[in-house]
Amino acid sequence: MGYLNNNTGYINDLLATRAVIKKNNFAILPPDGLVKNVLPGFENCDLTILSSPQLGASFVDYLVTLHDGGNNRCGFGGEEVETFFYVISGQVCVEADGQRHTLTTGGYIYCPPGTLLFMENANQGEDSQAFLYKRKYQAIAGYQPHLLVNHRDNLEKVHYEGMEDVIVEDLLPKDLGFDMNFHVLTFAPGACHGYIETHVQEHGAYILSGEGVYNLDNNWIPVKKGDYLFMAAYVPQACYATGRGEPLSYIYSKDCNRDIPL
Ligand code: UGY
Ligand code: MN
Repeated sequence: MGYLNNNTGYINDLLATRAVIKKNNFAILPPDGLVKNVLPGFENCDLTILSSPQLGASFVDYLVTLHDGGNNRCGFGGEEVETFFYVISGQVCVEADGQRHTLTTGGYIYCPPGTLLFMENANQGEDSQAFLYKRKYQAIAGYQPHLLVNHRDNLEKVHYEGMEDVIVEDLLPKDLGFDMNFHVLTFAPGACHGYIETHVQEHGAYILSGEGVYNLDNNWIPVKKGDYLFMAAYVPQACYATGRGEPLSYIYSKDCNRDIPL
């Protein structure tokens, strides 16, 4: 159901949802309950706001469907705001600081504060889908982030914490100028985290493939491709990948490289 699969109107059943929303703690947003949000600057695009300060996040995540000619020509971002854009499917032309790039599935761009991000669908009449992020940048003396365009194909695939069947990719550099990073974690069916994490950093995560069971604040909840997860600071978190063949893979943000202000 829902706008993402053009399945709206009455259903022949009781209304039900897999969504779980615990503000300031965690949330699971499956695609079926997502609604469209109109945002100035975006033309011929469907947008859904996922995490937001209203949910308890310090950042905003969006799911963007760019239809034929879909674009943002006004520029997304602004002073003190960093942005990140990742192509889930299709092909999108992006421009920042006068540089144009065509991003295919798995391609991404990071724009530092003050650099506007322009985008236009380039998928020959077909939709493209993307994950978009913004957050107020936390500056520190002597360091700065920089514009970065890349593709996951170019990234080193590292065994996560020594586990053969779990791969981590770091999408942004390990550089103190960056106050956050994006990663992709990929678990083969049967693989899992080594322990239930309890950390100060927040995550917004979009599941790119597969299925699994996610522990969020000690609730084990089934999740699958297309679901979005929010994990607030300190929420206990870990997963087991399940399913029959497709790995459980998700892209997620994580704040880093900054002390906690008092
Ligand atoms: O990097 C992380 O904190 C990551 N392992 N968390 C997660 O997958 N929930
Ligand atoms: Mn974590």
